[in-house]
Amino acid sequence: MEGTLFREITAQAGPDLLKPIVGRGLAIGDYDNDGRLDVLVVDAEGAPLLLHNETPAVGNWVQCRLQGTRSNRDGLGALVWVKTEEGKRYLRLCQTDGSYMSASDKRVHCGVGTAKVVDIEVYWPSGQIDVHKQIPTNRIVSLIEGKIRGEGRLS
Ligand SMILES: [Ca+2]
Repeated sequence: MEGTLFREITAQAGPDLLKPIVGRGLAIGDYDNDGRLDVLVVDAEGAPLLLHNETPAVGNWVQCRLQGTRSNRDGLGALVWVKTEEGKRYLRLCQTDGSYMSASDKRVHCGVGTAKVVDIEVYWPSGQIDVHKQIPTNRIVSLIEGKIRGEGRLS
């Protein structure tokens, strides 16, 4: 099935991926805010290795910067549903963990294919549910707990 298989491209990705290192931590984030996730690897014996994602853009995306008011300030633990007009639904968790002594970008990243706008539902750790309607894609949106963007609603 096309689009569901991995392909070995290490040799094409540049010499940094071919160099053996003692990797001890890995963080994922979009350090240049272009919508493509980048990777930082900590080398226990050398300088950190930034793997800047320069692949061609293959779809639209949205990143949510959460700010809790009743929940924790960073919105960690919040569940984020991103829904397209075509009926596709994506679930993401606001988290920074995942690797040894590393913290990834706390922003919630979601690829949304061809969608130009999305609805975003945030289920905050406090129990608050915020619904943000018709959010344009290919941007970073700041979502504050209890404050609605667009024509959304609180529940
Ligand atoms: Ca990037």
